[in-house]
Amino acid sequence: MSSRTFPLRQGTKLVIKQGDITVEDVDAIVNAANERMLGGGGVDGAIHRAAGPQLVRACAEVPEVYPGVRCPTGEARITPGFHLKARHVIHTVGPIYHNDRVSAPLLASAYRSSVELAAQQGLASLSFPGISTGVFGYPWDKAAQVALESVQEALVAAGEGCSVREVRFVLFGQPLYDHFVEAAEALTAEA
Ligand code: AR6
Repeated sequence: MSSRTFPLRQGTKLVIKQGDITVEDVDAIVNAANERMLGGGGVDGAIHRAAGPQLVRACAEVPEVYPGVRCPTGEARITPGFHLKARHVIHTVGPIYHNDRVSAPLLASAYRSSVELAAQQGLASLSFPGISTGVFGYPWDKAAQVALESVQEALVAAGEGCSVREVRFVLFGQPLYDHFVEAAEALTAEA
């Protein structure tokens, strides 16, 4: 399986790899959830299957902010990881892709909120899937660029003492992996 490592600002390690996020041994894996937070298809379904039925019960306990909405698009919520190797699951909701003007700020907010929540909880390692790159239809090249830029920005905003020391992107399939590597090369070349 392919894997590449890049340095981010402030010494945080960025790992881009191909693989299955449900087997990651990190402080938290990030779930590409929906606003109801009660499971779904894609990576959401895979994470719920691997974590076991306690995960959906923990999600149901997250208070609704509107009827049927536990996590508005662009925000994040945390639960334990139950049967996963990962100690926690951070559930975030990316946008259904509409256009860059509307969708990019929401996708950036989903990544930023996840990093902020991990930092608030004092977590050191975090694995993301490609949020919105499945049924939500975000173009892969743009999704990768937004993902990496927003994570970098969130780490810089969190400052020197930020607990997050390693951020991984765990991508299904070579084409999506290639887009993330390209975006990481562009980002780290700028630094
Ligand atoms: N490990 C890593 N990546 C995965 C895995 C896995 N085990 N399984 C799928 N992917 P999607 P979205 C990739 O559709 O676009 C759900 O029903 C997949 O190939 O899961 O944000 C939710 O409940 C793709 O690249 O999430 C929401 O309703 C990426 O994960 C909706 O889908 C995300 O694809 C969210 O849509």
